Amino acid sequence: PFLYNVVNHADFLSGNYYTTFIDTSPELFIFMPLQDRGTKLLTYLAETTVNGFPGIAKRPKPSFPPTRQLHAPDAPLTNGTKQILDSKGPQGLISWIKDQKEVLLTDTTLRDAHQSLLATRMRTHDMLNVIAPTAHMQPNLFSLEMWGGATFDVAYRFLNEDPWKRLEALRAQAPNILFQMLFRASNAVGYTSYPDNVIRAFVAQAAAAGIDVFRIFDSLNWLDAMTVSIDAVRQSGKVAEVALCYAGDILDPSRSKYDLKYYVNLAKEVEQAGAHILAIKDMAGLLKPEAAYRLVSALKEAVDLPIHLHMHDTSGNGIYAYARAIDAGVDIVDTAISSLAGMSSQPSSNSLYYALQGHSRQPRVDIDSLNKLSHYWEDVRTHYKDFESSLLFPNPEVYQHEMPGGQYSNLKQQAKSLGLESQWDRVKVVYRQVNDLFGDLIKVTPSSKIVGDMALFMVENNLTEDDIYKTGDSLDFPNSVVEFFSGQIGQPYQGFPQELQRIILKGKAALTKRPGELLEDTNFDQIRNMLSDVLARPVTEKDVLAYSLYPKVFLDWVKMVATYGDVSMLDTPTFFNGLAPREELQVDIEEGKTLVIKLISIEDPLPDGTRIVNFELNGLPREVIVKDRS
Ligand code: 3PY
Ligand code: ZN
Repeated sequence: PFLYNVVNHADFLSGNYYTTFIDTSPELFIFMPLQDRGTKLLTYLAETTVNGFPGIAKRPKPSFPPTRQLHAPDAPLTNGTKQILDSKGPQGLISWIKDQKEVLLTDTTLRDAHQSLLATRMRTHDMLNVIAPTAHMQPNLFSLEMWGGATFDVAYRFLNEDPWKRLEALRAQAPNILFQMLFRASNAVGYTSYPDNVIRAFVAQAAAAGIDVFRIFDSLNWLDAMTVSIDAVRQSGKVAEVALCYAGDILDPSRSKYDLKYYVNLAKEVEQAGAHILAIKDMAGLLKPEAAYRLVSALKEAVDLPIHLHMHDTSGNGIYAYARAIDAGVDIVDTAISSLAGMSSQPSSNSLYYALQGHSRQPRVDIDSLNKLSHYWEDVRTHYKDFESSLLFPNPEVYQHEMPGGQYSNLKQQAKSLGLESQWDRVKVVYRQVNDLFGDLIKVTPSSKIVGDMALFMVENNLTEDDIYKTGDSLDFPNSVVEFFSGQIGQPYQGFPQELQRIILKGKAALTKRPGELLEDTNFDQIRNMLSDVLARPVTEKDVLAYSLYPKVFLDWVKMVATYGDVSMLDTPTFFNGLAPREELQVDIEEGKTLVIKLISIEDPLPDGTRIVNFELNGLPREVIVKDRS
């Protein structure tokens, strides 16, 4: 049974416990009675109806038109890239890629598109409704990028979901297309360095659960930080796609730090380190069309690896840049279904198809299928309108501020919460100044956050670059900035600006080694034992890894599941908004078991601030008491 008090314990939540904790805390053994699933679901509905969903302003439930659903045909799936990898291994897959005349596509709809447009909030429910049709309609895809990046922690943190279940459930219904994830090398799917044994175990689990292609990147393009991940992926028999993150501007002779030579040299090192595929990861969308042509041409000359280009369409020039990269021989490009493409997301698959009409390398896609998929996502997107990023039009200003697609709306939100919304234009300018002050950085999770934190710090405190040098000794710099300058994120290309490092570290020494070399291995047995006291089910290796990366987030999720049960079967408008008065809902909680739930009334608050919410559950009256937090 679930030990409710363990996860509520302050020491436990703060990580301040030890092996004797269980023995010395008898209060842990007061058991909560097990609630049935119906009651838990009603509790979730009552809570969400009365208090709204975190991040959504409270308001009456909006009504949404029905979603245009797709149905998979009752026919066998066409074999795809997954069968090539499974039968021929990574090398066989690489030869196959090189033999293709047409450009190949990776569809990012299930990962980067919603991470960049909808604050990563896409629920598994909406993916599962379309995954089988997708597998039938897009059998020629190179891969589906559907995991990793921010999706892992957001699933636990905000969606009440287990990201591993998402992976396995999607895998079961799309057995013909390679699954791809974004992996932040020594930061895995987190924001800090983890011990090497965590990185290795995570890759092995993800591979076993269904990931085929790991796009590995380091936020400073530091190869040392990627080798453990590359080796782990190779050992698992999967595809190591290693990314060069694109920064600067190879067309601008005054930006000489990241010139063509820099990328060519790095690409050669990446090839040496065992990459199967070379990715160009343009996380902000800075690669101008002519630069795309020159970069891809130079890399094709320099290495013998297939090249996979990833861009964000923030500037509005994405399709043109792809077309030039395709002319230069790029093998694979990342696109998203049209209704979740463009702006800070990837360029549209549907648009690229038409842009290359008459071109010998036009991708092999069925445009009618892409349009149907776009209708589905167009309808689903309306359910997430509370999470829409504020970027409504092409924004070529990105070439100046250089903010990654996934950071733009986040940082704007952060600025707003600090009362700096009216100074947003200034934040963008200072963001770029900080980049230059810090020695011109590669900016991608987590290095982009450091630049963003510093920009907010400077705008909030009205500091200039000069002030940093003159009064820096007395300034209390943001934590992330101090960590960065102490080498915890790794070593930037050409090192740290030394004078600034001295000021920020206030004389403390910095790491010069890879942080993972110094971190002690995580003790998985200890975590497993501890979790077996917390979970009301057998502990899996996946739980152990999730806890290793995100102890508090994982335990909060455990608590949420204990309170609300599995809410993944709820439709998205209900998940985010609860029920409207008199609304009736049918929920299939398992094969053959349907609950019919009707919201009857919400009573006025009682003196203690609670409200009674009256439901009918399968025709019988049920009440749930919730605290009104308004
Ligand atoms: C991530 O790390 O989540 C990214 O998408 C970086 O571009
Ligand atoms: Zn991206």
